[in-house]
Amino acid sequence: MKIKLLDILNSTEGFVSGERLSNLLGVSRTAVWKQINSLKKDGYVIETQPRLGYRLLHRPDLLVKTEILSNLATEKWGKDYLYTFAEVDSTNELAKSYAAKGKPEGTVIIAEKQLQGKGRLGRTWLSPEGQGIWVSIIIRPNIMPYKAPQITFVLAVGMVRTLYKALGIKAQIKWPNDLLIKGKKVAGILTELSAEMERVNYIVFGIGLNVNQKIKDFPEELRNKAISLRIASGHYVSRVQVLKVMLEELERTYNEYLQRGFDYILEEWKNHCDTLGKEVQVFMDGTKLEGKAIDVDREGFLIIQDKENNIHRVIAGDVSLRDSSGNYA
Ligand code: BT5
Repeated sequence: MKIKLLDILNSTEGFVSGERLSNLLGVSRTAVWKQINSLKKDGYVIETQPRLGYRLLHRPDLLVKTEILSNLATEKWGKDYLYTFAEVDSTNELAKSYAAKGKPEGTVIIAEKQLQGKGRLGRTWLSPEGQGIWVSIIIRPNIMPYKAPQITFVLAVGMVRTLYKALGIKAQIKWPNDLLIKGKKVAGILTELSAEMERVNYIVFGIGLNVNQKIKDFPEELRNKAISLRIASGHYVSRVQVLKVMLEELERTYNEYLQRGFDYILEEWKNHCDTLGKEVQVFMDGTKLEGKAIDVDREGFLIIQDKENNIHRVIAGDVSLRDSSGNYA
């Protein structure tokens, strides 16, 4: 009812009377008044005039249910199972515990702030309050476990589509899980799998997207490497709007993958990838490999050709590209 109330206020120019609201919603005027107060507590600014009724003046850019669910155009994702928190350790950790308890595909978990945001291999993901989108989603694809790395590719394509649709920004993908704008990291993807030999129980994926940080908000060591949508676009960006497009595009891309297969996604992925065809250095398990990134195969391995023309298949690692002066950045 709160969401319906918000939708009515939002689509009305000027005031709506309490009586009209109570008719449209089928509840008493006292019930309407209570919900109005609850919206105010969430950060909405609503003007109240005794004879005229209510008028919405300002919506907060908060990742709360009322905002996310209003006009959300997904088929399933986030609609029935959406959990929003002011603060958690890690949305991925929480999502994994929800998945283990049986929460269905399309369950979405979001936090305004993470205290222990996780990257890959025990690294940290900085998740300051209110400045980004820190979200995890449960999926249960009917695929063999060895295909699970394909999901990271699907998500990267979904994120490229999101940034283009929401803001007209053309992002690049850096193998395997980074989204870049102008060579700097705007988002990272963390895909975690629970499986038996022949069957995926669930996949939890987390995406961290920097939205409204200014350069000075990043710690010194990240200033040359990280970027936010605000820095890239030159203006404040509504997280709620971007999140909605993100849920829609990620779900659409995932469904395309299930229906049309991985090759279809991989082709689009390659079109946006900034790693292929470049001289690279890859660190994996403490060893260093240098060579040319020549392809990505159907299991998501990066194929590297070294100076002796040996071919290496790399499943996980950190890639640096060689710049024009021969350094790896
Ligand atoms: C990733 O790891 O890029 C995956 C990040 C996934 C974060 C999401 S947020 C929601 C969900 N819940 C979680 O707990 N995690 C997921 P990796 O490729 O390992 O990159 C980590 C490295 O990126 C760090 O070591 C830093 O160098 C850098 N980094 C950390 N925070 C960053 C930020 N906010 N923006 C850009 N770079 C960052």
